Amino acid sequence: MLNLVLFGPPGAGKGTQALLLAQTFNLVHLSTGDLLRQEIAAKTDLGRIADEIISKGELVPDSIVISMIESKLKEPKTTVGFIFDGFPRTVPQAEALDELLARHQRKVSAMLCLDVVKEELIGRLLKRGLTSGRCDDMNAETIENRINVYNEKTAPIINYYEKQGKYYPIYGIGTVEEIAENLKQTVENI
Ligand code: B4P
Repeated sequence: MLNLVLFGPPGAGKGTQALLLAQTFNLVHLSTGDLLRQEIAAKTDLGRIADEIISKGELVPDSIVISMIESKLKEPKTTVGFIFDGFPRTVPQAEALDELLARHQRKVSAMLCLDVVKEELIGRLLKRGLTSGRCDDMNAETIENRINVYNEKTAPIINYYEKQGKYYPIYGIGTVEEIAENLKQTVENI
């Protein structure tokens, strides 16, 4: 079973590439960002909490995102595997994912990390903000904070997977097709 973690800073292309990887390898795509935005759109209690946190560029508490993933993994599915997009984002989330998968006799196969420089990330997110309507893409200050939060709380996960021999850095600048091909070849050689 193939279980991929697609990792990288905000704007690295996770959402874009996760969809393509899911199609290529016939995986179920699980994006915590998408799940949270669905809660916000449905105006649930959880959505109201998440909206406030996301609009500041901060991370939603671990307990919330872990239980969202837990309930998705419980749903009966016939699949060759999952692609986790935007999860884990903290070391406790990475530990929880290992535990949750172990309960289903599964494990993370690889962590694919999209490397993109800060100036490019800011440019992409500001551009997306013009059309997405996403509150967290609207201003440079929030974007800057998201990148700082990534460096402080999320980037340490690289070390977590590196120690397990599962860390695969991927150059994240180029056309969407070039990066997708690079990811595909990396996964085929795992
Ligand atoms: P996400 O939805 O995961 O937001 P993101 O990191 O901004 O998205 P992504 O990185 O997928 O964007 P993409 O590169 O595809 O999370 C939103 C928020 O939810 C988080 O900030 C956090 O508050 C909360 N959250 C989510 N998961 C959480 C968790 N596990 N724990 C706690 N909180 C959590 O797209 C960027 C843009 O670049 C797009 O416009 C795209 O078209 C463009 N692009 C993509 N590839 C390109 C390329 N090769 N060249 C040029 N542009 C490209």
